[in-house]
Amino acid sequence: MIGHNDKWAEQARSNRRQFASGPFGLMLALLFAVSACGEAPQQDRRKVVAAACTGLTEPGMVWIAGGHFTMGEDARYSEEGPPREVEVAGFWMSQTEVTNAQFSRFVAATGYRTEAERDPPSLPGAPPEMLLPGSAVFRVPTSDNRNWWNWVPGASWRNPSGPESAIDGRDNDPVVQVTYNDALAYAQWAGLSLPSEEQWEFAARAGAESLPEPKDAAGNPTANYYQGVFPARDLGEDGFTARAPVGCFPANAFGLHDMIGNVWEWTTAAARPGLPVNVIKGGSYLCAANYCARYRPAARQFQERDLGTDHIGFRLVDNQLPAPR
Ligand SMILES: [Ca+2]
Repeated sequence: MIGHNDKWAEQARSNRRQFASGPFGLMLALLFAVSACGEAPQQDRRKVVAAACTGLTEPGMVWIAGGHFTMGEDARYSEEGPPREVEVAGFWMSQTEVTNAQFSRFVAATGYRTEAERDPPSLPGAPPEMLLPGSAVFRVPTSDNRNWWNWVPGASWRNPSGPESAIDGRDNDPVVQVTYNDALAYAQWAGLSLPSEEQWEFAARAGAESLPEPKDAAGNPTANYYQGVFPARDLGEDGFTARAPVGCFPANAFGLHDMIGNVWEWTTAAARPGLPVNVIKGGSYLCAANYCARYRPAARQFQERDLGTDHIGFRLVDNQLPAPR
């Protein structure tokens, strides 16, 4: 019997093949594997942004004391369950997602080239654009292009939506278009680690009851996600219709910002042993109530390790540094 997770993992593993199988295949593959939530059209980006937040410039790490918790839940999606009891040792975690400024320093120091900047693997029957370096970019479907996700040559962490986009002035935005392997390279350079799924979920819960949607008692968004009906229009009621600078939303009880929303975050958890697919957590600015709704600590999706998008980033943990005195 093939479990739900197995099916998802297999779907994610075959992403690249399905890129080559035509627009419908591409759409289906990415709907499954890249968290099919929506956003406003590219030309509308930032125009509805109300927030003046410029983010945290030098975010640090906080000590997560560890403890016992119930991981997973019987929620909307079966891959989140069943709930089970988990013990997590104490660890340090970045207050925010890794930013463009931080990633820039890594690249400057090492000359590292991300996977999106290298020649993509050659796939039988791949369309011409997929022979060029690039990555997956979300675009609102139109009558001419019904794909939600598109392979865009030239898309990379420096140009998250493609060559016409840039990160100038976006130092405090989370870096995106980074694969698991890119995130791992950064972590190794920094002498740190990527979080396990247990660490990530424990930290995201912060001892609190999980909310069905990140809103406060007055109904105001407490994270950067998608308000409106996906994929037609993101109302941007939280102030952002794309990535927000890190730290623009209140920290949770552990001092961590943007665990929910903004960008998905890589974890070390394999979706299934033997497959090059990992678990991502937290949801993103593309998650809407009417679709995806994975802006909860227990939510998870499966992502091919060598495929980035413009709504997946990461944060780090330190498993070596002792607890503060
Ligand atoms: Ca938003």
